[in-house]
Amino acid sequence: MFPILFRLLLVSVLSNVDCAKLPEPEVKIEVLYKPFLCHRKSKYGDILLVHYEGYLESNGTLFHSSRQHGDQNPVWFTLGIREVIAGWDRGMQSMCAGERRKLTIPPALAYGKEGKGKIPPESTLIFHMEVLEIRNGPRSHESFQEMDLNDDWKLSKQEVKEYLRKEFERHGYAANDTHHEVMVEDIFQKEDEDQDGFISAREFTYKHDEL
Ligand SMILES: [Ca+2]
Ligand SMILES: [Ca+2]
Repeated sequence: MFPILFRLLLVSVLSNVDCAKLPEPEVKIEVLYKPFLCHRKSKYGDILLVHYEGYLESNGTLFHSSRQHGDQNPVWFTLGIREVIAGWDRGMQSMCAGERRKLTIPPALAYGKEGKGKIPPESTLIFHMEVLEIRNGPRSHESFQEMDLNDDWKLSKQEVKEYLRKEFERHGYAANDTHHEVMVEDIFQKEDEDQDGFISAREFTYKHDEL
């Protein structure tokens, strides 16, 4: 209980410091169409099927359209795991299937100082998004965040071990260090796909044995 409390305090202290320094860049969200019936709304960890058009705010150039370019198919992505630009992760929460939004995304939440391909450095981007389908992600974002004690978007062996210890205690089992270390090694063998010693948000969210 204490460590969690401590972490919350720390987070609130840090975010106050941030606020004092700079205003947080924000995504401007305009809802263009919201369906009358909405059974569920998108949340972190969900998989979304979307069509989109991306424009440069500066001169209105269309730099990508999923309907016109490539294989012209809509694309799947997982919300909230930084698989896409931060502006999508932030701007596409609480959407219904069938909903359309216009997102105005500042460079800090898009391609920043470097730009990318047709997108010049420091570009504000405008996206017209349409969500066609929302599905549950194989693993929830919430449990990843709970395990990622230092919020660096990857799980260390220590963090996984700590998680196991807590889960064992929660279920009334005595913690067993040796046992947990064996489990951790086993988990990492399966999940740490690129073998860098960490389980990234992506490695966690996608279960590759289901492919
Ligand atoms: Ca971590
Ligand atoms: Ca890894």
